[in-house]
Amino acid sequence: MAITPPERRIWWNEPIHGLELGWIVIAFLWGLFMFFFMIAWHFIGQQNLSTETYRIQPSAYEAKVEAFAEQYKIGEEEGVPVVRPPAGEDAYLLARLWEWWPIIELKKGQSYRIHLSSADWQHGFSLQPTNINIQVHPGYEHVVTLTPTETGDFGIICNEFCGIGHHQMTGRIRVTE
Ligand SMILES: [Cu+2]
Repeated sequence: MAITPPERRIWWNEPIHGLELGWIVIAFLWGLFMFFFMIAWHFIGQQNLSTETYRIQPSAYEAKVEAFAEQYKIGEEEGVPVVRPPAGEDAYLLARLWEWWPIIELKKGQSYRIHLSSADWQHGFSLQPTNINIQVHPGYEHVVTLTPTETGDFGIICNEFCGIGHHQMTGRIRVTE
């Protein structure tokens, strides 16, 4: 009975039952296997995040995104610029209360360096309908290399709760032929 006091005062120094010891060894070895497999996944996994991250002032990042949008703007949708960077170039996305800005247009089969950062709070970059999720923090600029394999409109939603307008925090990446 677990709620009665142990029979002997030095209860923790009893010999361990063979079965229990067996399970402890199995759990320990499994833990070690999983630990080293984190490294293995980096080489055999298909969805590794880039480890390229820089520190940046949120206002400096905001200025970079604005300059990028200004330079490659090709149109506007509901007041949001549609920006088409040259193939193979850097593309900048800004998370802020409460939008992903601007709309980026990419070409299928070309690789781009997508920069992500926040102007204010923590946000989550979730690319729909694919399974790509990245936490986005103010002060840190992530660079992710992305090569679109399908054409169409991909939605971006914020998946870190960021206040009253969180559910409206959306954006778009468009992929053309
Ligand atoms: Cu958000």
